[in-house]
Amino acid sequence: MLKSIIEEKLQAQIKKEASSSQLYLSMASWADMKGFSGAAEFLYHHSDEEREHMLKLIRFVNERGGHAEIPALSSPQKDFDSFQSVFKSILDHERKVTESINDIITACLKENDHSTNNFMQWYISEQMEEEQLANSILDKLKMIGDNMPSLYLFDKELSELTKNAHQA
Ligand code: OFO
Repeated sequence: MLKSIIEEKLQAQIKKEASSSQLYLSMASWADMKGFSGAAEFLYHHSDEEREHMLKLIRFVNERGGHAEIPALSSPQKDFDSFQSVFKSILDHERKVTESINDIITACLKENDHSTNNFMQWYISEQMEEEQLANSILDKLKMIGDNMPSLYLFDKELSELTKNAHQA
């Protein structure tokens, strides 16, 4: 049985994962509209992954005797200054999500909730991967700057990256 303090934190995390999914969907739509089809595929896929993260939490809360609520969300940011600013926002966003996962783990340790702690370890690894990926994409984009031919090639690279992720 989940303690109410842990259930509340998991519930807040459900909302964060849902918001992440919406934010990446909005970024995907922006990239699509700008003609960055590789980035759009990458971001659509990323949005789906965030929805999976949300679903995993919903199922866990319900399996442990809680009742996961489906949160209302406000509209995500619609416009972005550049390809680079999109990935800078992703990195900043993921760093905040990591802090929030760490906060849940700290609460689990305080409350002696080993099952939730164990469950949340998957999110710790996932956050490390996500931050690393966003960081490496951002580094490349900084090197490319406004060079359109290089941006075009990088967009193709993102498309390949997404295809490989689908196959994995
Ligand atoms: Fe769910 O990992 Fe990003 O936010």
